[in-house]
Amino acid sequence: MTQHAQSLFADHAFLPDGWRRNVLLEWDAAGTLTTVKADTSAPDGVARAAGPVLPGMPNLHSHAFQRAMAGLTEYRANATDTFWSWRELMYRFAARISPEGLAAIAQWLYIEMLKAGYTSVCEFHYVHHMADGERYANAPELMQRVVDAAQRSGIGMTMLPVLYQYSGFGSQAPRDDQRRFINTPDSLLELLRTVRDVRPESAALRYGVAPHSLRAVSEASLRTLLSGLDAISADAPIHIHIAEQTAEVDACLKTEGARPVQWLLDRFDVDARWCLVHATHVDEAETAALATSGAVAGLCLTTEANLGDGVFPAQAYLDAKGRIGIGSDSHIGVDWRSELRLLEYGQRLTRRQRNVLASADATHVADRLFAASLDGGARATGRAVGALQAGRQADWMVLDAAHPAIAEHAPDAWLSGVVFCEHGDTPVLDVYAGGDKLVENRRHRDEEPAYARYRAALAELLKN
Ligand code: NGQ
Ligand code: ZN
Repeated sequence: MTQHAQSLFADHAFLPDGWRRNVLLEWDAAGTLTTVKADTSAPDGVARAAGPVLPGMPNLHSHAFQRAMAGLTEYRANATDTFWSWRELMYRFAARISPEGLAAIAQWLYIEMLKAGYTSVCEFHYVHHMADGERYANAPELMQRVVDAAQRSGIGMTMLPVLYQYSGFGSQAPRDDQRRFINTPDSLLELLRTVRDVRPESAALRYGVAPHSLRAVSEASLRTLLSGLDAISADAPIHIHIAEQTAEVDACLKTEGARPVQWLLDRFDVDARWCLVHATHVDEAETAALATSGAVAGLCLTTEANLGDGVFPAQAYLDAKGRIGIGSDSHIGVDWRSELRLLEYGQRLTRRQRNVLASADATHVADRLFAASLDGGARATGRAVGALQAGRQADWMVLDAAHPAIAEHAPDAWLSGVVFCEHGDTPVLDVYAGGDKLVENRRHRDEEPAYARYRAALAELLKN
């Protein structure tokens, strides 16, 4: 029997209209799906998926270096530990990252993402310079290392170089421990142009920008950045941290006279190009306006829980047809299943109800949240991903049909089992990105050497 490398037949696959039977997937050499056909018969010799096929999930928010500090800040260092005291520890960590260390950490992280079924990542990259704040001889050195790590792992990437200019509202001068992050709009755009020349865009790689937060840019610098970006690529994605902490909302109200989301919506043409990460603290009017804007709310539930951020009003926002996507952010968890579960559980715990994020026409919470995060996550990447559909990237995960979370269940309960049940090994068996089978039987093709390099980098970082 001949095995066609460019096609796969699945007994069950999750298409834009839900679970379908007998699906043929075909893709081209660029890793783009050319055929997605349900209710068909298997061509002779076609490779068969080992189980049900789900589209790969985009991870819309990552700070790769923070993977190496996961689990190392879970002790009390102050009478009251908060996001802000965590940030001090994070800055100390960021000060120690070397180009080689970052390369090893990012590659291992992206392998972990792939194993979980994340097939795209948006990297919100802000450690740009040497420890003393000087430019590297090759200015985009660190960005390039991260792009290379993505390419080596096989994950699709949206690289978002971050503009970090100020330390707080009102254009406050940067702090000393932020010096590795600092740029002007022009120097950031220059970094972007340079890295784009040496690592050009492709189906698997896209560039955008990320103003870090309203704390870190001014209205004027944000305008300069965005018009510079338009000159490079008029539809490139724009991501920003927006309203994660109540202290940031209060400071914005005080200096700017408006809450952060409202301030941004009032002054900028916020549309589907935008991803507002941690739109956690929004009032009713902001929730409705954000939903109408078409922007994606970037939700990073495990990190937001870990940092004590607060709970996003997901029910009102989804009912207003707001777009969402999920991100693993600080990488305290690298599994889309935990993000979706926690999105619902935050609502259950605060409202003392069940199945809060279901709707009349989408009664299964997991199915609704999965489909919404695929759609919003794909938009946030600015790439053609997020669906088993001709023209999109050939990105998917194959589930283990014998896994205790789904075995003997009917297809309409599979996503519920995958998202809400935890029983040992992940149910994700094989993962493809851009048509390449990168994970087979729960193992990534490079995981042993990549993990060894990650451990060496971690040992180096943790050495006194
Ligand atoms: C970051 N992380 O840039 O890594 C931020 C913390 C800040 C999260 N917001 C720093 N989760 O917002 O100032
Ligand atoms: Zn972030």
